[in-house]
Amino acid sequence: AKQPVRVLVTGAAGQIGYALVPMIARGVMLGPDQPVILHMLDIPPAAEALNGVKMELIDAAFPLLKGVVATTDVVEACTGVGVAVMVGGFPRKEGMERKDVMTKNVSIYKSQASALEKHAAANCKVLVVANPANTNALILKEFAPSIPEKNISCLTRLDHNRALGQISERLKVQVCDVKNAIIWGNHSSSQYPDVNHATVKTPSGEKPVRELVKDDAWLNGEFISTVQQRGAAIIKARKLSSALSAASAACDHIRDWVLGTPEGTWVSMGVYSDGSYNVPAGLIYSFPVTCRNGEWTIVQGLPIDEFSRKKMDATAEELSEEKALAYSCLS
Ligand code: NAX
Repeated sequence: AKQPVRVLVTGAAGQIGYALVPMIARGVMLGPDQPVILHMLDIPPAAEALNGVKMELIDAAFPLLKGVVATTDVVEACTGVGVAVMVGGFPRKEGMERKDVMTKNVSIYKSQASALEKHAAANCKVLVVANPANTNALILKEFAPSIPEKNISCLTRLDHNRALGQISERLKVQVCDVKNAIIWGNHSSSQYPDVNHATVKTPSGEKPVRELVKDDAWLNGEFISTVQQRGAAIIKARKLSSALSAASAACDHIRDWVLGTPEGTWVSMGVYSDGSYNVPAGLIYSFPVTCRNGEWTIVQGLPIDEFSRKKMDATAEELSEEKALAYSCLS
């Protein structure tokens, strides 16, 4: 039998946490034959609620769940973890300056970086979900220099899945038959959802999305803004931000990273830029990646047209500004 993997979820008493921990305990993230021990971290005001989540996990009697650690102690939370999903953060509240929110998150990610570096298992894979996700991941990387940069990522899989969902709705095809969309850049409304290389499986073979949709105006306009603004649309409808879809995307992200992407398929991940596609090196930027043996590789050589180039540069520009802002918040 496999040894259990310790999986950290920070912000576990929050709404994404509540949707995510049962998925992990059911094997959705690491596979149906992989036992897990959940490490759940939150802050003292949420300690009682966190304990309630622990009680429910016990009550759910998940066969794969070999233990639950619910704590407000970051060292205890990080000790021995092989996967860390960072959902905890400081939310932007009405009337708050961007800089004030950034300062709070920089300080959280700086201290959690050190705890992970010192106490996580060797080769721990880190996924940052909390916003600003790319920049929080960058801060985590900077303050955990002994964690290989290949092991630090942020979530843009939700945006990726939203793009697949929109294409599937439009073409009235199964979402599992749509693949190879790309989210470039920031997990923010400046992201660029690109379907120039996306395809749909049809009875007569794989067809490009553009050929099937036959409406470039929609693909270059409403499709892009719908994906970019989907988070806001969910808030408007639910009066709460996306949670089940974010939790599911976090599972998809880690599962594909650890277990590999299917042959011929890529996914989007926010990863440390090496300058591919002329994206400035040193940003956490969302790229198309394939995964094998637990490592992601940026898909190379995709032709980029002028329309795409502009949008890829604009989101890179926003990330450079966020990076500068984050550094100006370091105390
Ligand atoms: P909630 O406010 O419901 O939960 C956040 C939890 O984090 C709270 O329980 C809070 O006490 C905890 N927390 C705060 N500071 C902490 C710290 N220093 N250590 C540990 N825990 C801490 O938010 P929720 O809706 O669950 O969203 C969580 C984060 O995900 C937010 O930052 C949100 O913006 C971000 N999102 C990112 C997405 C993505 O695709 N990358 C999509 C969904 C979501 O909007």
